[in-house]
Amino acid sequence: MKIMNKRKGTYVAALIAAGALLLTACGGETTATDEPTSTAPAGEFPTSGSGVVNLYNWTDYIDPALLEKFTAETGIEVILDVFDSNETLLAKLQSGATGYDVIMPSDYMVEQMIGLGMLQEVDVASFPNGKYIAPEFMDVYFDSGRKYTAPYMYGTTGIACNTKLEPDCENIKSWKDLFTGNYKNVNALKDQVEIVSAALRATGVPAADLCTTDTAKYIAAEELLAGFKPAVIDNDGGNERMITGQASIRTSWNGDTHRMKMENPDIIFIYPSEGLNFWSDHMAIPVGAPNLDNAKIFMNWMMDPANMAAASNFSGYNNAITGTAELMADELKNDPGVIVPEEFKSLLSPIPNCGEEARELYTQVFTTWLDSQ
Ligand code: SPD
Repeated sequence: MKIMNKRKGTYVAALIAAGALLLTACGGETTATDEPTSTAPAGEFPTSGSGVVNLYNWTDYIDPALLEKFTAETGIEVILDVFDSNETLLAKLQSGATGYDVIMPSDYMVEQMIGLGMLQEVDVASFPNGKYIAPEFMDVYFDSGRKYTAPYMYGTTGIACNTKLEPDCENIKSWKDLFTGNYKNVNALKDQVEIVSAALRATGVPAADLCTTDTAKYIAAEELLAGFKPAVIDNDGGNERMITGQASIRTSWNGDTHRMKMENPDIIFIYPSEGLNFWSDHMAIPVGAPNLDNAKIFMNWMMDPANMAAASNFSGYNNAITGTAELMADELKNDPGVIVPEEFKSLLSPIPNCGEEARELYTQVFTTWLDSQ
């Protein structure tokens, strides 16, 4: 039993209106420039520039061709660095990396970073393309009024299963089935929020209580996870392992599963019966960004419906920009793993930003699980 020495604390979950949201659900230092670019005069929004924008994004989450299009249209070169989890992103910035202009934290991490004073308040809603932010994504719990962030993709986290390699796919209905099924060739996300929340759900913790500080609930989750032994635990490379058949089951983000399915139609996406995390990722400018205007130009350009639709078509996820649906690929719009079917909508709930005490419990359960592999 590794959970001990808890401090008392409270957490008030500030959840976004999941119902409204679901209606739409139809490394090393960067090579940043040393000199900050000047900013545009007050009242003017910059739309073209020169130099670079240093983008720190999730792995395999934006089409290189789209970045080339951005350069052709704005004169700004994109230097891309990638991370594999919100916790990696936070640790990187906290370790002193200062070269990034645009970063891509998820919902709960946006709120943490704002609280830590790590993001610049640039009033994204007032950008020329801020008008395209879908209304239900404007007053989100982590950035009400879009002062700091521009929406990118959103999705959910469930189970990808290859029906040819794993005949039992149809019997995997829940997180508990997965964690206790002793399946072979399983991969898991290396993401403490995703894994521990799934284990809490599997042991009966309701969505509204995912930031509990009741130690007994974490002990139950830890005990459940003790029997779950994936062959690979990694956020990156999982798509390829599923596509090639090296892995037959994976805890998986739905858009990544969509991309797997495009290559291997034997793969299905399972909505676990205890519920799934509904998450969203957002563009933000860290304090100290060397190229502020270029960062704003990039975020604004990405919110153009044509560009955001292209990003969806590449990444496999839906997005929070209006006017993109008609530009999205039919196979994306018709994928029940991406456009959540009515019967599953009530299973989704936003990832809450837990307080420090609960976050520490998540870390302990996750670390204990990783150490036991
Ligand atoms: N291929 C990268 C997909 C990134 C998805 N974001 C996940 C957020 C989890 N909370």
